[in-house]
Amino acid sequence: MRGKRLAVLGAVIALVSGGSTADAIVGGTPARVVDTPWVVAITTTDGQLICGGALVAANKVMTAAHCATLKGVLGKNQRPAEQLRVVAGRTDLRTKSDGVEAAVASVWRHPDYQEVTKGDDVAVLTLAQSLPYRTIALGEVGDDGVVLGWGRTAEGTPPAMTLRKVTVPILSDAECALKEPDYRPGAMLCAGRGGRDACTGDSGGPLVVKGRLAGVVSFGRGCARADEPGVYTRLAHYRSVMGF
Ligand code: 4AZ
Repeated sequence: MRGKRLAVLGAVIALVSGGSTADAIVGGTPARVVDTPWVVAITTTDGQLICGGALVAANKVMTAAHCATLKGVLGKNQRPAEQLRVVAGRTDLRTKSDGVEAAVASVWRHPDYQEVTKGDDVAVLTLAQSLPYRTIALGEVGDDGVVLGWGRTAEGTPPAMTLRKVTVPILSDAECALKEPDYRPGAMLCAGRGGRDACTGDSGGPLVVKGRLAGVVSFGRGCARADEPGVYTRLAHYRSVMGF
C-alpha cells in the first residue's frame, strides 16, 4: 500500500521535474558565487537580467556579442555601455545588497558579429572599475564542461535569478554539424544532452572545462530538447583577435 503510494508520488515528481524535455540552467543544481567568483551577471541599469559573463581580468568581462546588442527595426546596434551593469558576488540577483555592481566603460563586440547563428558571438566589456574577485583564464574544450547562469530552468519559465550550474557533455564538431545547420567547426562548440542545457538568460555565461573558460553560451533551438544541443562560442578561436 505505502510502497505503491510512494511509487505514484515518485512518478508525479519525475513528471513535474521534466526529465524528458524542458527541465536555467536546465537539469542543474544551485551554485554559489563564492565557489565560482568569476561568474557575473550582466543587467540593465534597473537591475533586469540580460545575460551572464565571466571575469577574465579585474576589469574585463567575457560575454556574448548578442548580449551587447540592441535589436531595432533597422538593424542590430551595439548597446551603449551606459545601459549595462555588471553584477559580481551575488548568488541571488534579488538580494540587491550582496556583491558589487560595476558600470561598463566600453564594449568591444566582435566586428563580424551579425546574428547568433552566424557565429562570432563574443564581446568583452571593460569595466569602469577593477573588481575584487578572482578571474578565470581561457582554455580549450574537453569531454565535458560546466555551464553556469541565472536563466530559465525550462523553456517558458521566468529566469531562476539564483545562480545554477550543470555539467554538459561536449560533442564533436562532426556531431554538432549534423544537428545544427549553421554550425562553424572550430569557431563554435556544442554541448548538452539528456535534459542538461543552458537556456534563455544564461547567454553570454561561462562554459568551464577543467577550471578554464572554454566557451560562452550563444544560442540553441529551445532548451534541453532531445537532439538539440546548446551552441557556444569557442573562445580558443578568438584569442588572438581579443588579445587574451
Ligand atoms: C537564449 O535564448 C538561449 N539551449 C541560450 C541558450 C540556449 C537556448 C536559448 C541553449 O538566450
